[in-house]
Amino acid sequence: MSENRLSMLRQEVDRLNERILGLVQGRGELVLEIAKIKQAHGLDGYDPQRELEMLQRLTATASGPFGPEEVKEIFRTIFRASLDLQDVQRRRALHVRRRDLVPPGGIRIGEVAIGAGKPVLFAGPCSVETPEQMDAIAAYLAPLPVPKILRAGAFKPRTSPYTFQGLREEGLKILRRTAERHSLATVTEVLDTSTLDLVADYTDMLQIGARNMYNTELLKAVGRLRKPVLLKRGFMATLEELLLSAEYILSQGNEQVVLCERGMRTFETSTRNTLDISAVPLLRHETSLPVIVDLSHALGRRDIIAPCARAALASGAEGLMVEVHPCPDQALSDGFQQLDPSACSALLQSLGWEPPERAGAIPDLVVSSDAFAEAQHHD
Ligand code: PRE
Ligand code: MN
Repeated sequence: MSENRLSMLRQEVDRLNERILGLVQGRGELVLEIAKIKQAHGLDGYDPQRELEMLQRLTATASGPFGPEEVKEIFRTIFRASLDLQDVQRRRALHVRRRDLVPPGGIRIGEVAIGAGKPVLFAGPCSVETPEQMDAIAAYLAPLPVPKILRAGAFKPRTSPYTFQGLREEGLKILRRTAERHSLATVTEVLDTSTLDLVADYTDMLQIGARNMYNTELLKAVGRLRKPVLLKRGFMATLEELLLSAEYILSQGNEQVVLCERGMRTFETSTRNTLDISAVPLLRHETSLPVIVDLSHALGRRDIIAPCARAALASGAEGLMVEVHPCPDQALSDGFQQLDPSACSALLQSLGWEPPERAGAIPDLVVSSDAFAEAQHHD
């Protein structure tokens, strides 16, 4: 008899469970509606005052076996779940998650298309040093049978204020003149909002460096321009943070953004940073913006660039960045990691990007871990 009663009560509990679940789901739908309105008005999802009022009302009228503390506990759980729902909705609604950000022809930098199926080579010296140095590199790059963009820094964010800081406007002029002479498109770093207009006047694409990934004013300012942006991942930034930095640019109307994985800071000392290959497929899953990999700054060494480049391409990278200098040993910055043209050709050949004749040798693997004292995180 009591077994019968037990099973009847349980059936009743099952029915109530169904009703509670239906009510909770219905509540969730309402919360999502509320979230849309709050979002449209720029309001936060979390509203402690509203939660307090609801709890006060619920505990004041609570009668039955559950006391006020238990009622609070149950509803706090519902509020937390409602906030999670709103977060998921907010994240899905981000501009950076749209699947149609890149037109079928890719992001155009002059003649070059990024994100249109053919990987792009971003190559050039760490810093603009002299017209002759830039001319030598441009003359090497121009005939390469791959889509390419000339990179070189004029404003350099160096770790030490006593190392070479870049040629500034003079560097921009050299970069521009060189690019025009060799019909190449350019990318160079912009450090702050005060020099943005100047840098934008001279280059086809603006680079936001790893250290500036969190510089929200600079992100918004490049977002107001209509010029392609290469946004590098900060050396301690999560992918979510990188995507939100891109969102800052997109939110101002500039959708021409390329993301760049450039290694992150870990305890490992045998590379300058640790190349996060998983970032490439993960970013490509989250956004339709193109993703490239900066091998030189991720690795800080030349000898393992080729296998890492293959890994980057296999993981879906739509471009590779490498520092190339006519004479790396004499470079004013990052000399230890720059390739000379023949080593660059060896790399391109190993990727099938260049016929074998021009290629030199890839440097031998050097097992040492002391080369990275200069600046773990500068690029
Ligand atoms: C809700 C969710 C989170 C807030 O902290 C407060 C209330 C809720 O679940 O009731 C809904 C909501 O976002 C709101 O009323 O503003
Ligand atoms: Mn560099």
